[in-house]
Amino acid sequence: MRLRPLAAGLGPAAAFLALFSALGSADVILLDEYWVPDIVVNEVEVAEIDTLETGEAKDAQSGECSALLTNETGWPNVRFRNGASLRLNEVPAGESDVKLWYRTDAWTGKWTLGIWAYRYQVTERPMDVLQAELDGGGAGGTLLADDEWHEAKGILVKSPEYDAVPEDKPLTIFVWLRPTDGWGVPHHTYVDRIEIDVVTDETPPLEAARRVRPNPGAQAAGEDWVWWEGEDAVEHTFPPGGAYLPHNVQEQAVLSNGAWLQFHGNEGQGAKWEPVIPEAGRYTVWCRGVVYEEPFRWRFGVQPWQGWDGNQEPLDVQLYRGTDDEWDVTDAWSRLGEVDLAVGKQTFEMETSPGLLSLALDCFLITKNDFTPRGSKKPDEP
Ligand SMILES: [Ca+2]
Ligand SMILES: [Ca+2]
Repeated sequence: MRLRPLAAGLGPAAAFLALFSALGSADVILLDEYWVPDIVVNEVEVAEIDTLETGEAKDAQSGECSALLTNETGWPNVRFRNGASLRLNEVPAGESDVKLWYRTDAWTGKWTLGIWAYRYQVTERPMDVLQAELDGGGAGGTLLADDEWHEAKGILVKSPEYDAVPEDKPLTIFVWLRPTDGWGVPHHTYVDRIEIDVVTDETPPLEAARRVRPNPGAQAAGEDWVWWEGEDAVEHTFPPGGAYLPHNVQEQAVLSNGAWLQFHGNEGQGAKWEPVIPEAGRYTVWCRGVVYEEPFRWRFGVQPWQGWDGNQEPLDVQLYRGTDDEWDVTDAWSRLGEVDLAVGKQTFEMETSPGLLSLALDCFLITKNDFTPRGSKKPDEP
């Protein structure tokens, strides 16, 4: 993963910090609407449950989505990725609570919740830094198997690799649910909204990101322009998860439509969209996202591929994930090139260049007019 240093002028958060000098306590949500299983043990099946698809609001405790863990042997053992970013000095060992919502029809085991932490260019893998024995509310801390939502809680203590990561730097968090009891019990167990109590001198806690569902083929258009979202691709090979997934509503507010098509750590990704062109002619192609120094190629229909080498300075750079850190993430506009288009539906494709490991595509605009980027505002928005 390559994350771009924040452009000069947007500034680090030092001034911001000064406004919030009093230490406070807040619950930070590690997983709620966006997550992905990262390591799965004991043949556990992990399904994303979307209450809009099941029609049962009860299938999630928070928001609209939950995780459903099933296996025949019991012992559901899963590490999830895409928690929020945390610093270890915000979660003092021996004092900080962690809690999650669960609902199970049969599993009366016990879980230990592990916090694993990764930092780009510091650790080679996520490190085992904190853990908590969860009390599920049943005898001896077991889960309650009445198929109702319950909260399980525990206090975090240090794990063996605590000293392998810096305490004062933002870390990418993974959450590992490891059973310590409950073998041999087939079950359906839902998990939702994992929260951690942090000591913070910064902003108040932020609302968890809301799920944005792709709407393949959607677009907005005016007489001389068409705008479509990266996440509304009709086909793509981007894996789920990814470092750029929004952690909270503040990050989502930066993005067009609150989402983008993104990944890191994989090669050979591609995507296809089908914009409808209102009028034939020559258009300029614009892209918003994390594409600076991220080479790929693109084309409309069967026209020759055009290369994007990412050497242009990005325009209208906006902070997406700021942590007063050197690895802040920004969303910015780039002018990809020009193209002649016929009227009607066209395929628009992109493929990443060999070796490219990181890309985030927020939205695209084609226009016959001059365009001055203004974040997520479309050309006809005031
Ligand atoms: Ca949820
Ligand atoms: Ca978008």
